[in-house]
Amino acid sequence: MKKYLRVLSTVLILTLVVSLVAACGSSQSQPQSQQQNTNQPAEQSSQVPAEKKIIKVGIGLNEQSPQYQGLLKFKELVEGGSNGKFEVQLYANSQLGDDTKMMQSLRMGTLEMTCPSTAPIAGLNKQFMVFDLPFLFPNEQVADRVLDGPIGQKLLDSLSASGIKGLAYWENGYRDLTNSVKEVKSPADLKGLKIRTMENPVHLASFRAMGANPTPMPFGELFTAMQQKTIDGQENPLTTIYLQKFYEVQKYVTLTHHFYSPFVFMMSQKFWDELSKEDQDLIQKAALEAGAYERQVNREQMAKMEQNLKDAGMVVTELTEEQRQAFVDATKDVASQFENEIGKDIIAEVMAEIQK
Ligand code: KDG
Repeated sequence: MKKYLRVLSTVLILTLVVSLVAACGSSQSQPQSQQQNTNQPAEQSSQVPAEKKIIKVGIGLNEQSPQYQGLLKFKELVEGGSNGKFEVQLYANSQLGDDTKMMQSLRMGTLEMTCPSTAPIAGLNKQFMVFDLPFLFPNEQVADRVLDGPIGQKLLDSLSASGIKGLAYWENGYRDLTNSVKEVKSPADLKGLKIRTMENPVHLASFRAMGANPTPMPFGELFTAMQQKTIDGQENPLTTIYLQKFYEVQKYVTLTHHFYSPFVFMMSQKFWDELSKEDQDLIQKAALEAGAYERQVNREQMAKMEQNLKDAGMVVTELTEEQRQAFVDATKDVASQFENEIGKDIIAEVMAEIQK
């Protein structure tokens, strides 16, 4: 009996020592995220990521914009679809810089994502200027078809050479003209008006052709420039004019719809290349799905904007067919002026696709 008790106590002591050593060892070597989940069933805890990956996304527009709503959708899809492996952090209002600066940060790998208009992308690949030609797309459906088709994809893929992974086209939208001086109904009315444009040669040339005095400026500086009257006007989609409260500093809006402005949702190629194939697929799919959602929100909002701007005290000028044609005629040579820079082939390809 004595012998039996001695053996039993030895076994108990040994068991205690072994489990103590195991417990110490595990708490030292496990990553923090796994230590927090020791109560979970084995299956579940093996899915918990060892380390959270942060995806910072910067944009120029504010939190009310359809663009930001699209980013919230992207965040939901990526965080939900990765079981918490990714955390998507959103920065609006040019907090991380303007479109050009943020693209630079993507190239250096110091920022993961941004969503600029195509206009400033021309600094990386001039072919992108094809989408900035005046009066190009007759409606959004045609724009979707060209952008989401082979030509759009070819241009997205071209960004890899500049250290950027182009994921999807979202929508900024048709751009209209505002100013604080007078009602504009014809190119002649634009004479002498100092109009802020995006930093893009096609935009500058188009406004010069329309008779204005265009000046490029980053979006983050625009409101103050209008407030201080260092410029007379600017051009942006109605959603931006309303949601960024431009009506506080601008009186007149003319529905010129002179450019259709796409956004490109993009990621740092460096960050992309370090992802597993499975994570790349998740992000690519989420970028497209969030983009479809963003386009829908943008279009729904756009329909209400004319009335909102009138209610906010702006004079909204709708052009007759004939009046609008005068703006189209004024800019008719812009495409041929940029034929060499953009490339004759790509212009012809886009035009043919539009006509289909
Ligand atoms: O978030 C997008 C903005 O940074 C910018 O692209 C908005 O259309 C724009 C502009 O006029 O600069």
